[in-house]
Amino acid sequence: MTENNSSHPMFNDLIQALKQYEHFAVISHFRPDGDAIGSTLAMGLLLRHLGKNVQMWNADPVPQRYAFLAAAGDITPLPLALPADVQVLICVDSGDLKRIGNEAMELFNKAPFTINIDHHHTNTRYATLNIVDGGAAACGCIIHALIREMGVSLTRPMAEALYTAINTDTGSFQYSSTTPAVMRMAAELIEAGVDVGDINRRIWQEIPATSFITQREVLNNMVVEEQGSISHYSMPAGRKAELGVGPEDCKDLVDIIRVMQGVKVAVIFEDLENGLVRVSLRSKDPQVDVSAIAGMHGGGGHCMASGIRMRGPLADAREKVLNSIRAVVRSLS
Ligand SMILES: [Mn+2]
Repeated sequence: MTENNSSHPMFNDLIQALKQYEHFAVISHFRPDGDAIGSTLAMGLLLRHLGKNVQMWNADPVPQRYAFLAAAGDITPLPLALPADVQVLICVDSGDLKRIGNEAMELFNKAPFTINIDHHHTNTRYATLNIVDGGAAACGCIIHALIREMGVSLTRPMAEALYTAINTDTGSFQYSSTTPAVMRMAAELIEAGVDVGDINRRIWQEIPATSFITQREVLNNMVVEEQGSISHYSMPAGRKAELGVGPEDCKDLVDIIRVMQGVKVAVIFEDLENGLVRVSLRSKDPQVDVSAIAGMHGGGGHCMASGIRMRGPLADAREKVLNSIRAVVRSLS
């Protein structure tokens, strides 16, 4: 986001649409993270505050760690068909439509008016109205700026949703995306009632016991190569069932192997049920843009965090992606 607090012309058409229509639905990407859930809720709460009718949907359930947020229980599974009264479908935190899933894509394509609010610089501008700021640390930052621009005073539930969005997408304010403007936003959210100690404990320090089974598995089986500059782990099909863990226990695994000293790129490869392989990439070196590497294989994301869904088998996908990473890592220094 820009550093100044002057008005954002990028919001004019959006504010106009929010005022003009009455019935909204808000959606985000499947396997929602803190920014997806926080942005969905902040947008939904803003619309309710404006007296609008709003539904909130996601293809996947709200992760347990975000269930404490006000109105999180109002995020429902996708309807089978677009409800007749929905005039506007707003998609938050999704760089492209594939990220919301096939069923949601069908709903999206039937909606009379669509809005895309996002911060991925690879955003494909898929909606009627596209509000994209590739420089924003989180989609929640854009929604925070919108709320500020509209002159709406932040309620505590809105502030908690936005704090969750920004906190999680900046890695607890650790990534370089944490600018002075981001810290000022966080300060405003704390002023609006966020209890920093309590919310951080809820988000980061209530990890289910089953997730430790997965963490142990990753630490036992991770591979380190290229003189310690690349770390990766592969989760083959059926392994989750053997371990007795669910999808929630397999999130953020890349963060476990990324923190090793000397690692520049960390990657998780995971066999999905549909024959596809999910690849999560993280960079710790600004010279390595993992969104470019993801782009070579049909994925996308941010410079320091990106993802791919590609054809298996897992071993082939792994070799292809690792070769791209090896080439970049070897070209350094
Ligand atoms: Mn995000």
